[in-house]
Amino acid sequence: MADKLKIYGIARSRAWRNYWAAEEAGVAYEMVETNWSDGGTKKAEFLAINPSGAVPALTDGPFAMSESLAINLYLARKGKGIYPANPQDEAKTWQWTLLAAIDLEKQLATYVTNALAGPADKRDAAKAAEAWKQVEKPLSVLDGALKGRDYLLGSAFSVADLNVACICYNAWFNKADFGRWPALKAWLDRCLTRPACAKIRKLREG
Ligand SMILES: N[C@@H](CCC(=O)N[C@@H](CS)C(=O)NCC(=O)O)C(=O)O
Repeated sequence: MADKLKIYGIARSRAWRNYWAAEEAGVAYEMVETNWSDGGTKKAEFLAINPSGAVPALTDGPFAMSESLAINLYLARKGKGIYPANPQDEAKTWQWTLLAAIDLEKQLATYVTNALAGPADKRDAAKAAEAWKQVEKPLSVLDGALKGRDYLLGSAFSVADLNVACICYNAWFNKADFGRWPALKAWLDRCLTRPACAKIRKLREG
């Protein structure tokens, strides 16, 4: 019997993004607890799977890969219902995924740490303001794309939504003010309260 697909990480790491995607796509998976804090990510057997020594990583039989957003694309393609059905929607999925990875991930993390969730004595208001300034344009672009539609590719939830929403999750969870972007805000609420996401968020937040 073929090995079950495995996702390495813990719910408090970016692996939660992949658990969510696997749940949405109906892909059976095994969570393989792998944690940096006990040296698990630097063990030889894990480095053979992901030489950069970070989680998440995925194995599917002899196939191994890393990078949470790329893993989500693989899971979506392998499973059912959330992978785009035509080349244009596929290209848009890459577009939104890259926008999230390049223009939002680090910037939102800097904002959250310095404005909302980091230790109070380590917060830097100037860094927070600069980071927020940087996300204003990509968030406005997303808000524009979501006006008049429920999801980024139209009326159905897809891995494009998942990849962008999981990047925005921590800011959303820490109550960043997305009020200037009503379509984006409503979409984030819609994505991040989906049953599959709620199930995984429970593991992470609980
Ligand atoms: N771009 C990577 C980032 C991976 C990453 O930084 N993972 C963190 C946990 S969320 C980690 O393993 N940190 C420990 C380390 O890099 O040693 C992805 O999206 O998968």
